[in-house]
Amino acid sequence: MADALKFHPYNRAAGGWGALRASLRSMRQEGILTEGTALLLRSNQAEGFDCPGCAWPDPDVHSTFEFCENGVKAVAAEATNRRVTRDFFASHTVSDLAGHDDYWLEEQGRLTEPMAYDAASDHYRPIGWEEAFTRVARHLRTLDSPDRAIFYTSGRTSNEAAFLYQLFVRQFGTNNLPDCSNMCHEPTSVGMPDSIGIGKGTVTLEDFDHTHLVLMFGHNPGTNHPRMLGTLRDVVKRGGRILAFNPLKERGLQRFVHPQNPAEMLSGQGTQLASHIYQPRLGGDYALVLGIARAILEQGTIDEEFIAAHTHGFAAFAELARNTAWSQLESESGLSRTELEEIGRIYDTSPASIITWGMGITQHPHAVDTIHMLLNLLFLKGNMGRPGAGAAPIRGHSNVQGDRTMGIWERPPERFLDRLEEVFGFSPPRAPGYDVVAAVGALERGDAKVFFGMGGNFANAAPDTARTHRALQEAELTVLVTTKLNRSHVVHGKDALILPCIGRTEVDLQNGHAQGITVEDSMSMVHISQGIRPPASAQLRSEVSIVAGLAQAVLPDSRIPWQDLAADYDRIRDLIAQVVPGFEDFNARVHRARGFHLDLPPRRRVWPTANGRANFLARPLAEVVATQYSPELPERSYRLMTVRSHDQYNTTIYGFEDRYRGVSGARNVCFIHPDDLAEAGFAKEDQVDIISHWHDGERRARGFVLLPYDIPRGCLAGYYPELNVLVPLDSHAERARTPTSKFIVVTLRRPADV
Ligand SMILES: Nc1nc2c(c(=O)[nH]1)N[C@H]1C(S)=C(S)[C@@H](COP(=O)(O)OP(=O)(O)OC[C@H]3O[C@@H](n4cnc5c(=O)[nH]c(N)nc54)[C@H](O)[C@@H]3O)O[C@H]1N2
Ligand SMILES: Nc1nc2c(c(=O)[nH]1)N[C@H]1C(S)=C(S)[C@@H](COP(=O)(O)OP(=O)(O)OC[C@H]3O[C@@H](n4cnc5c(=O)[nH]c(N)nc54)[C@H](O)[C@@H]3O)O[C@H]1N2
Ligand SMILES: [Mo]
Repeated sequence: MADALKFHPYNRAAGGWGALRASLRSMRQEGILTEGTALLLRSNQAEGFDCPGCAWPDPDVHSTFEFCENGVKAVAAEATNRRVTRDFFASHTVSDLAGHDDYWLEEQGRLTEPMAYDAASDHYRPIGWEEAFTRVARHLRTLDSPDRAIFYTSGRTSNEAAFLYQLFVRQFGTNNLPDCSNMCHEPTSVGMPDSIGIGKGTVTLEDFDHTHLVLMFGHNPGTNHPRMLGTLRDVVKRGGRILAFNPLKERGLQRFVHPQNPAEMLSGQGTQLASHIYQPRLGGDYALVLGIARAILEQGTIDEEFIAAHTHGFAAFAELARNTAWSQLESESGLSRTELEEIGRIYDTSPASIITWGMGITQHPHAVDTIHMLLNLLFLKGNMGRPGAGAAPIRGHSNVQGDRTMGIWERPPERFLDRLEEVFGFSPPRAPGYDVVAAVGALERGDAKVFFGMGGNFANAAPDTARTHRALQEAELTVLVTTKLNRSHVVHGKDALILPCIGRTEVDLQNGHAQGITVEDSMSMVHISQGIRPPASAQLRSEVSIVAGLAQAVLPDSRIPWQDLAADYDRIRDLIAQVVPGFEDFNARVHRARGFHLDLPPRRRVWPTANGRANFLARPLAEVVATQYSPELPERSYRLMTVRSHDQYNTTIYGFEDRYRGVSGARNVCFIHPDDLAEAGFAKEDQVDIISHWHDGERRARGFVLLPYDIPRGCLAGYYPELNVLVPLDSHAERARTPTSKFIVVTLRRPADV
């Protein structure tokens, strides 16, 4: 439970004893303190399981184990000794469960057996697996079109489960395969192909050993990919430089004490990471990067050889950059011309640079344009296709990139569908399916009747909470394949099923043989992951086995041998090898110690774009800015971002300690610049309602405590998912349709002024 809110600035380094203490605490809370250590020794090792935390790659050499506080929390959450049993469901109605907060739901522990909703008593009741599959099949068969069903995926699902799942969904007849990517790095997947022909990052972990400069845009490594801090520390120790761009001076960008380095732990000094943190205003990065480009064009030296040999569109880009007024670049970015020129000089003199980015770039209306601009900046200095240089989008879920590669995509490429047709002999649907935003709309209108979630927590991850909840409640059937109880089980359709599965850390026994699954990290390394703990309950099934059971029940005439495939995952990998380019000889290659790296043509300076070149792409700044919603508001308005605290995994709330930001005890907070606070006539820790404004009206989040914070004027920050209620469903990134979770136009009101 939340205690009273405490707010004390945190001035120490990231990592260190605080990280160690928090790790031990989380293992103790889950009742696995002794077992936990053994578990951690096997995480992210060649012969262990892939950490279910983030998608940061594993280094090739390990001393002992890759320690990471938030990885520990992710593992401990899955390995907990608490259980949600049939007795638990018998003693709580679903309405009663819905009255509890997300932290409480999570705290109840691991789901243990399939459950089905009984509307008469408002309870979940036990159901056998076969009966559960039959029940889903019955619903799916009554639909007048396969497009009335939606099959969502979160990003922990393995390659094998994802491949089988999309195969089942497409044979069933729809491309309605929205995924968490739609809310996450979709602008990366949409924008990068225009520029370089592929939608993935171009660097490997080794490139960080050769780079001279890392420019980090809009992500928070200390919290969301803490293992990256070790890599950044090595960059600095080698003499490399790091610049960070973030409206918040996140602790993890500043100083890091490696918990596995005794000397650093004793001295507490650690390593200074970013030499400077520039604080753009929310959504200011397009202008910021355009400004750096202008500075280089005017005062630096560009890589003329690379530009001539490999790119297209340079002249138009250079003209656009030179013609954008400094005053406009300054006011839109929130940085001064002097700062932009200073960054320009640092970048200009770096022999090899990497640009990284996260949700601070993607969850904005003009995210795709900003990603084009980041790549333009790399092209100017030929920073692609050579050691120590390139683009590094930092993915979220541990296999979100792999799921896409396996065909979890509402807009699959034609050639992927062609291959499915050739290999499996059925005609896959060709019309694009619903993404996350469209899925909510379809459920709302009644165009979709069945919602199936392979992992995740759609109810709380999707934008516009009130609309999303109503949409799910309109469904005839909601089904969740999950490990733990969450909001999506209690905000359910008229009929509802919970299909509990084993997690990454657990032994996946099929036919008496332990199976390995595979994942692809943020840097396109594909490797095997093997669970080591006994499953949380004997009734749990693997995601693969659930898909197979379901497919057999729904498609009795299918010629795909679902059960044989589920009996030996090597057989699934043999099929993947036939369908997915780059996975030839999959089994042989993935069973090697560290797996293999997927070929990324831009690393060889080969550009699979329409014109065969790397493309400079840019639109006038004014046009890009116009994508941001800017209504005439009666009173002061702000731009609000929703971010993760240090004590959560997406919608899973581990606790109430956002240590690095100095907040503990509660999550209903809103960071605001001290001058904005004063100007609006509020005092520190005043309670306000936050109102968001959109074409269709207002949305309100009640009872948030204002905390003065080092954040640019006119910008606010608070936590996801509590503030999702404010994100309008129709406010999403151009082309990519990613909800604008980091750009919400809001005003603040005292609770009394209704
Ligand atoms: N422990 C833990 N690990 C996680 C997750 C988790 O919840 N917990 N989630 C996983 C997932 S799915 C993902 S996608 C990643 C997310 O990892 P991040 O991308 O780090 O996600 P956020 O916490 O949303 O933080 C985004 C950062 O962007 C900054 N920002 C916001 N707006 C702007 C802007 O306009 N410009 C710039 N330059 N910066 C901006 C914010 O201040 C914040 O520091 O982490 C993954 N790993
Ligand atoms: N306002 C706002 N909204 C956001 C964001 C934001 O920054 N701000 N971020 C967006 C982003 S980047 C993302 S990725 C999405 C995340 O959206 P989701 O991926 O849908 O959400 P999660 O919270 O990661 O899902 C957690 C649930 O997954 C289940 N689970 C855990 N492990 C496993 C497993 O191994 N298998 C299965 N089958 N289930 C498992 C558990 O039951 C757990 O409750 O949210 C998005 N929404
Ligand atoms: Mo994500």
